[in-house]
Amino acid sequence: MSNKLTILKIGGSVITDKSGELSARTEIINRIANEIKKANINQLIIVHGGGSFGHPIAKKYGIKEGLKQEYQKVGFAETHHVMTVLNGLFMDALIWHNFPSVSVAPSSCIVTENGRINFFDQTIIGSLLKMGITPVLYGDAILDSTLGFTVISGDQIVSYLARNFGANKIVIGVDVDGLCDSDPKKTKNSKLYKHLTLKELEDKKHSIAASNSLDVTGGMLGKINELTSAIEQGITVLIINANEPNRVYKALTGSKVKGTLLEKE
Ligand code: IP8
Repeated sequence: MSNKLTILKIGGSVITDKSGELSARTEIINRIANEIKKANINQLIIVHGGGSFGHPIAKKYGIKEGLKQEYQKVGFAETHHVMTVLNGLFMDALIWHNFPSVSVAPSSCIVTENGRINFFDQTIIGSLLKMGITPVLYGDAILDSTLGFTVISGDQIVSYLARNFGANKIVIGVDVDGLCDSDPKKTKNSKLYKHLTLKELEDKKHSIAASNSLDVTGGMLGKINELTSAIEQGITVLIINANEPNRVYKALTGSKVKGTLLEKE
């Protein structure tokens, strides 16, 4: 068991079916929970995305753009609520696998300013980590000091926590094998980048598709932009396909795994 902190992000496109609304992929959630338990990591923070729970409702009510009209208020409440429902399903699976983990609602400890974190009470997260209990967070609808409210991506939370707690590595589980030279969902022979430095990543940004317009927080490109500051700080980022059995387990335990490794240099 290592004392170094790992942050695991599981994308909403993995744990939900994005072609539907409020459609959870419970078998995948269970398999991932099993891999997390098996990996036996003591210092771990998990963050998951919104998928077909948070994104369609946030989009319908324009939550990311902030409070402009009265009717949005219930949409703000609903976006947060459906995220707690998805989080509940994830927590069910973790607890059922006897994995000590506790949900921490971002909307109760984070306030942003124009979409960027400017207040984050991490006391509870720190205490849980000290006890060897894994905090579980998620992308959420939260209060914003200039916009009234907005949507925060799980990726912004991942990057912030990784920098603040001095994480050793970040594992990002998505529904493709990693970063490719073209969108692997649209192009047959797209090539997987196995290793990229920050400089190489910057050069390749134009070819990284800002996937799926349903994603109010910006898809793959949004992810990369959020993670850059963590990579600059020397934290390694490993992007893997969490739809493929055992890749989350291998990534967490440091075994060789198919994916893209992003490093400072
Ligand atoms: O899927 C967004 O989180 P993400 C969460 O990590 C909501 O970008 C509420 C849409």
